[in-house]
Amino acid sequence: MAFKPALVIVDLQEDFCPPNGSLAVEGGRDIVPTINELLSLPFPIKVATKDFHPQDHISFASNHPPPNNKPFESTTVITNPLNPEEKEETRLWPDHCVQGTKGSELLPELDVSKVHQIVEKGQDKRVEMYSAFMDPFPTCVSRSGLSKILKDAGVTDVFVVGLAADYCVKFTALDAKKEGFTTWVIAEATKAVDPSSLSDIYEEYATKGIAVIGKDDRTIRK
Ligand code: VGL
Ligand code: ZN
Repeated sequence: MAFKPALVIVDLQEDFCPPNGSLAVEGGRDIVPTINELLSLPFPIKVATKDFHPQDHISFASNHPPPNNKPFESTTVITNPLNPEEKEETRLWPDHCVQGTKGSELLPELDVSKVHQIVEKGQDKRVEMYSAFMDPFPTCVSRSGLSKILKDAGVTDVFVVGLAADYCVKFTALDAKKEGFTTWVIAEATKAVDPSSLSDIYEEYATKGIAVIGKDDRTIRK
């Protein structure tokens, strides 16, 4: 298949950025110039995703009783509503990216005029969904439609950037690879909640055949 790359910009939203984001990733806004530079390149498909939760979402610490409801610290075990044998332990967060709030908006300095499609995810209150493709359960509960958009367009390669490097970017890259796309993460166009986790994540990418590259790498053209 002829090389057809897609740029996937993950969750570049107010709540993930200083100064006012409820789940602000340090330096989250600093990657926007790099991402705008990537948006000016002739990717045939450019998608921006939005974490887009209802107020009663299971990942919000505020929706759980004390004492295990400390944002960033507590975890909960989610049972798959479609298959109770499947369980996932997951971290609890401050309320973030609630549908219709300022915090859910894309950063205004992002050049959205160059984005072809916006894909929302995380609307199902019953499951956590870091990946922009689908929730993590083997019996899938929720799909964003991103895979179909990319496949219908004949995309071969997915370039992932955005926030956060250790959550939504990571699981989006892993799923892009699983869905059969050649997958690249542009490291300098991401920021992590916990930067010390990145070396392990990059090792996992290496074992799974996901490439970590710089924004100016031009050797990948086929
Ligand atoms: C994210 C935590 C909770 C992300 C989304 O976009 O990385 N992180 N929801
Ligand atoms: Zn979220």
